Amino acid sequence: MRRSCSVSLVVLALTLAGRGVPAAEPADDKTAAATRIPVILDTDIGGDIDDTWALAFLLKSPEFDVKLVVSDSGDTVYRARIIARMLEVAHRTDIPVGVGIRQSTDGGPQASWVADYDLARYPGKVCQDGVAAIVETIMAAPRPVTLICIGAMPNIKAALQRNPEIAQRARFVGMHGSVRLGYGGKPTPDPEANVVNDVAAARAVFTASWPMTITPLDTCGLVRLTGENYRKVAASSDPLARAVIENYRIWRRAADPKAKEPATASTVIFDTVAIHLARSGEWLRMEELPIVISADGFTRIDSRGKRVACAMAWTDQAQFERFLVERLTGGR
Ligand SMILES: [Ca+2]
Repeated sequence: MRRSCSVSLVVLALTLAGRGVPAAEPADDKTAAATRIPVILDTDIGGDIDDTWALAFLLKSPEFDVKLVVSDSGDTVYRARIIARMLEVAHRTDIPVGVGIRQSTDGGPQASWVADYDLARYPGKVCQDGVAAIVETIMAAPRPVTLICIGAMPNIKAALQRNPEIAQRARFVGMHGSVRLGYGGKPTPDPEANVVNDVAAARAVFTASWPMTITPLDTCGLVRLTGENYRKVAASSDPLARAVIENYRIWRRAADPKAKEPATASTVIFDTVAIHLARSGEWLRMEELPIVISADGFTRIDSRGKRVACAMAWTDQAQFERFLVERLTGGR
């Protein structure tokens, strides 16, 4: 057990009674883990709904060996409860949950989904110091960990301060920035939320020595599931797909109590593209660009900047959206 983590009392009691142990990978999965991509997800789940879609997509992608999921920004305890309940739904309580730096106690629009959920009941590890868990997981891994970040990044700034060596032992994949297109495909860039909400953190991340790959709004800002794609997910009996749709319904109602039910399309699911990029650049046109974060939160092409692999356009967005639906609705 890592220093910063704890296992719930329920699991300890079960283990001591000889009736059970925390979920462990079967032998076949352990073998397969050697070829899977070790990943940490750092997420502000519980704000915009796209993180919930992204977490489900991650858990449904057999290429990944998920080492840790950490809540970041705002009320990280509320966010960690959503992560923990999602992992329970997915029967993936072998994955530790990290609680990131808590900046508020305000909860958020998915609060009713976790109203009765106490983190102490999570059967796996809960790392109260999520930043320490990030550092320890990266430093303990025998090969480079892929750190997938899909929110503002106060945790990552703190992790880099605690141990700058993590930048030599991880690669970074993120949903960040707006290079040529802004929100909604607008032909001029915007200060993108995950950058502008913590510019200092973004600057720390975008000047660290790790290799970086991002999906800016230029690509992730265009992805929505509509029509038959959305209907397939909404009609799926898969427990994770059902949890996504249930959260989406709660989230929509929190935003607009008069929202027409049921929804017929997703909102823009930005963060799912970062999950995809952590395994493949398929269906995307990648460009290596020097990127500088401006004080007002823009990601500008500037020859002084760090060279970042940027997903700048889709070569086949429809194929990605079909793939996402297959993953979300299919078995693992
Ligand atoms: Ca997010």
